[in-house]
Amino acid sequence: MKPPVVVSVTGAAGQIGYALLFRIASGQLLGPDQPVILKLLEITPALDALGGVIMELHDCAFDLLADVQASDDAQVAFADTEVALLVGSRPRGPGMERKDLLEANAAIFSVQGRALDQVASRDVRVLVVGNPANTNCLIAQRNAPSLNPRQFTAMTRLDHNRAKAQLAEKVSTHVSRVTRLCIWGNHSATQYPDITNASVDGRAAGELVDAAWVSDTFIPSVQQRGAAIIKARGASSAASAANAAIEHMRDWLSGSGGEDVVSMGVCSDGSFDTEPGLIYSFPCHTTDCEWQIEQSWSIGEESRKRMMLTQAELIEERDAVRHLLPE
Ligand code: NAX
Repeated sequence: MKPPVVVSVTGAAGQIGYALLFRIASGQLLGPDQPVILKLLEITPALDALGGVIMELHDCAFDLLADVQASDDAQVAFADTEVALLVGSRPRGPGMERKDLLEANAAIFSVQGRALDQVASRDVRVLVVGNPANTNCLIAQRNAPSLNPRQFTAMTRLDHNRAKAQLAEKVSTHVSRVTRLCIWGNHSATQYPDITNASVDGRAAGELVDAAWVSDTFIPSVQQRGAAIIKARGASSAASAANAAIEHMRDWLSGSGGEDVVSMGVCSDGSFDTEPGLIYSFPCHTTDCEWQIEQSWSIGEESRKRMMLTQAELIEERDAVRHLLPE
């Protein structure tokens, strides 16, 4: 048996946590021969509920689950962690302004960033799921100066998968035939789902759908898919979010392979004229715990406008919490 890998999950008693932990413990994140130790972080009032989830994890008698630990202290939950999934965050409460929400989460993610800096494995890979995911990721990353900024990413894989599914449905094909689409920018309603470089069965996607469908139906429905799920289900997406988190991390750790790209919120290096340092979603290639931004795509005028619009929102979010960002 290989030595176990430590995987930390925050917000573990929440609904995404409930859809995520069992898949990690059964080997769907790290593979069928890789034991895991789960270190779970929750706020103190949720520890009882988390205790119930842990009872269920034990009741599955997973071969690969070497240990499960729960804590309300990030220093404990991130000790020696190699894979950190930051799912928990503060939801918007009654009367809370957007700025208050950003600040409340900045406080959480600065503590968690510092803890990762101090106690995580030096090779840790971090995925931020909790919203506002890109800016929370920026805060955690900036509070972890001893780690490489490339070790921090934010999740736009759910948006990517949603876009793929919508396009496949429109052209009556299977999702596996759709490649090279991506989400640019923020995981929010300003995100830009882009099919201008996408292929379906080797044909340019733009030849198969008309421009009006892209701008009037496809882009808004991907941007608003989260709200549509809440409306239908009475609760936000959980299983599909957990699935996207598994795919994001699995592809990052083991490589997505081939010519296709995956969308990941990563620290901008200025690629495609984006603002360096922002956590911006790009089309990425992944190999063996590394990611590279796709560089060869051409960007049209309309795409450029949409990419800058979502960037403007990210700049606004960053500026709202700038006083909490260490230089
Ligand atoms: P839930 O409210 O069901 O669960 C969140 C859990 O986080 C709760 O159990 C809460 O006690 C815990 N928590 C709060 N503050 C914490 C802290 N400081 N430390 C540790 N745990 C803490 O939400 P859920 O549906 O699981 O969603 C979790 C987050 O994912 C939300 O912020 C949500 O907006 C975000 N999402 C992000 C997506 C993405 O694509 N990036 C998509 C799905 C989801 O909406």
